[in-house]
Amino acid sequence: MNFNKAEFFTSYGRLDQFEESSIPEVVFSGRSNVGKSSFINKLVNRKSLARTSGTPGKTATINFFYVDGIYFVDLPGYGYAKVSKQEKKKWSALIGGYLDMDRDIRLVIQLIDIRHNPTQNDLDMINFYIDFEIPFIIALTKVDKLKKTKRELRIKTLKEQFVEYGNIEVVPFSSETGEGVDQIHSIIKSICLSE
Ligand SMILES: Nc1nc2c(ncn2[C@@H]2O[C@H](COP(=O)(O)OP(=O)(O)OP(=O)(O)O)[C@@H](O)[C@H]2O)c(=O)[nH]1
Ligand SMILES: [Mg+2]
Repeated sequence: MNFNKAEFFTSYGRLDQFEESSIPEVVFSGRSNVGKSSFINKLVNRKSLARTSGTPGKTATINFFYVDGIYFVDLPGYGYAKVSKQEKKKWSALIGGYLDMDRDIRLVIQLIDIRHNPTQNDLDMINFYIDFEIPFIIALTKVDKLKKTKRELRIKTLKEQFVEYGNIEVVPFSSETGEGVDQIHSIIKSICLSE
């Protein structure tokens, strides 16, 4: 699988826009500003295929990228305080509706900023994946922001917090240094190239 063969496919802002698909999908999920779009860019070795921003709430649609036979799906971030109640409802309906469609979702990569503990929203997402039996792993983003000792401590603490959800794979990641890219590539390959 060649991760450099990546192109923008489409954006969906409403459920009725979705077209049927049986192509394997890898979904990137996490709160606003956690680094989802940067993560995708790093995996496909492109500076700005997925739009990134210092302003949270940038990605408001579900964005599909076609990567050598599979889709990478960039979800809009959640948990951004300045969003209205109505927008939050719209978000839940869109994401919930998408995840509940009859599609070939192979894996969700749930992103958590290594410096922060998971929020209630993060835990809600994790519980949703468990309930819907969608395979997921956790990627700890922005690991470049911490020095080694602090970083190891945070990885240990966070892993402990996820123990109750079973044996979930936790991958430290940085879009700045490229740490974790090889590991995520092999996980995606092993999951998407089977069957
Ligand atoms: N130092 C560092 N900064 C990062 C990393 N990943 C993302 N950032 C920065 O974090 C900010 C948010 O990144 P995005 O990739 O736009 O985050 P997002 O999760 O897609 O945000 P929304 O689309 O709003 O949900 C940007 O300023 C990025 O440059 C990382 O690994 N290290
Ligand atoms: Mg984004």
